[in-house]
Amino acid sequence: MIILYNPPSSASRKPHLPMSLLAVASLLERKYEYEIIDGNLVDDPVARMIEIGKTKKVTAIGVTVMPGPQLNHAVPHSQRLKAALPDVPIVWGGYFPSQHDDTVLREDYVDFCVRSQGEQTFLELVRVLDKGGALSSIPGLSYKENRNIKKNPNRALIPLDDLPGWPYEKIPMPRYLHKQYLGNRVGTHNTSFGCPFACNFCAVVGMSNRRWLAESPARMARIVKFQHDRYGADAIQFHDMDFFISEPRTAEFAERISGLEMSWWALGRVDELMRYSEATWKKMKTSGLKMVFSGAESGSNELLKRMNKGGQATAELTLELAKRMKSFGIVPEFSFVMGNPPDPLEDIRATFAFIRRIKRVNPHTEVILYIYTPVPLEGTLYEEARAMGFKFPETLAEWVSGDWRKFSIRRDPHTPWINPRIKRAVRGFESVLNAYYPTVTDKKLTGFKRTVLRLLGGWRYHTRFYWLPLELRAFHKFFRYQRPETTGF
Ligand code: B12
Ligand code: SF4
Repeated sequence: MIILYNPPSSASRKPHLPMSLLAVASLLERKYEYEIIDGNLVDDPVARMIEIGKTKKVTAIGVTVMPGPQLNHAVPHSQRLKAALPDVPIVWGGYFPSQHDDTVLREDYVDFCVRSQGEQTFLELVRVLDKGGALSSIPGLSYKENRNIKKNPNRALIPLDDLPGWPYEKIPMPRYLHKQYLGNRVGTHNTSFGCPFACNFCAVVGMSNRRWLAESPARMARIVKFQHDRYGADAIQFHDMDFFISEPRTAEFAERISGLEMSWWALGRVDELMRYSEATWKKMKTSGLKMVFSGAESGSNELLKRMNKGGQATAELTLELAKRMKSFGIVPEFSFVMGNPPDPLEDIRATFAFIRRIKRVNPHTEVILYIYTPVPLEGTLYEEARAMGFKFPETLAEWVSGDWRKFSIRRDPHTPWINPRIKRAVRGFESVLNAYYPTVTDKKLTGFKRTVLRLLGGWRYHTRFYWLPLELRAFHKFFRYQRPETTGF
């Protein structure tokens, strides 16, 4: 028996389709008995796993871990599991252990880390645990040997069309379809792994080493149709980091799903989207594309270069895209990475000014602000931060302590050049912006509430007085309106 565990991934415990585990499970199908346990759905998932462990022989417990709330749960839950089932190997996979395998394996309650794409690595590990064999022969695996940490070479990535489909029947799928802006029963999928670019703030770079592996349009359309026909999905969110890299793929996919009348949402680069022909944009629109999330990052071309944004990315293109999307009635969501050295305060001021320009071009644009938060990548700002004293925590206990919790959700970067004044300035601007331009995705914020919020934000926005908007925070506390920066993905 194998257990695949998805620790709660947000404070609200809203169930998100556990795609990482479905992917890992796809190769276990028909070879091993396994169960997927979602901590977002079960009251005491650890007790459930211990119960299984006491009645069946469990070969391994695989835990998926991304930074943030999921890591905060994965640590105490893995500790409890190890204490109750000391002989069952605990395997962490996903974004966090792929970046911090040393720190994870220093703890005695995690036995293995699977780095990057995990389907084949996990299958091979399970075989060795089950039947014996050499751990050193499994690419992509980090493990302990006589208290030393061993890291096997990286595994070559496997094209997604060569991997089996996901075993949706193993989880209660209807619980993962939600009502939101896109539709009443919104499904989820991820059609590609990695990204060919190397922006120097991005965790995806270390995961895929500039490779982009994508499902074919036929497979994408088949999966969307399946979620539509079997579970009644009327919209779909694609969580790929870079959905739009291939224009022919997008165009063919759009044609294939046009008859389904489903809305969809995806993430992609500004320059890629600006490269697309009018014909492809029309196809995307006809097929139901409602919203696109793009990393605009900065209004300064010099900073875009320093971030190694690559491609043709410029601030002018971002403005053009906002305009283009307006003409198609598709909503842009732009995220920004601010607070860069050498003058982080000037950087955020320039970004605020740029965002105001975008709002003039297309007021419906959603804006998400991040402060640059280091990821362990050589040759990037991380090294600059390190030279000035930045250090990642050395234990998982520290990672899940108060201060670093904020780091994981990109609210407090711990970089030497960011001070409380800069953080307050960002949060202040964010509150004012989201009050004056409430998100179009918040269906509940209507009528009187929306008008009051706009008035409250309006005078501050027009006078550029973003400092300590306590009245807006009080309004939010009372009415709980939606703010793009708190939803995250
Ligand atoms: C869906 C998602 C979420 C969901 C949660 C999903 C869940 N498990 O319940 C939600 C929306 C809750 C979420 C939240 C956050 N997320 Co998130 N999320 C994603 C997203 C878009 C997709 C993950 C996914 O399912 N991919 C598809 C699967 C198939 O790929 P995969 O996860 O990489 O899995 C493969 C391997 O990693 C590995 N693997 C993964 N798990 C396991 C487990 C085992 C046992 C094994 C063997 C292998 C393995 O094998 C899999 C198959 O090859 C990723 C970006 C991306 N596209 O990957 C960001 C991403 C992981 N999130 C990220 C972040 C930072 C967050 C937040 C913490 C912060 C934020 N503000 O964005 C928030 C928390 C917000 C909050 N306040 O609660 C970052 C992580 C950055 C980093 N430094 O590592 C990412 C990379 C986005 C980004 N580019 O910045 N997220
Ligand atoms: S284009 Fe996006 S996903 Fe790719 S490296 Fe840059 S920020 Fe990361």
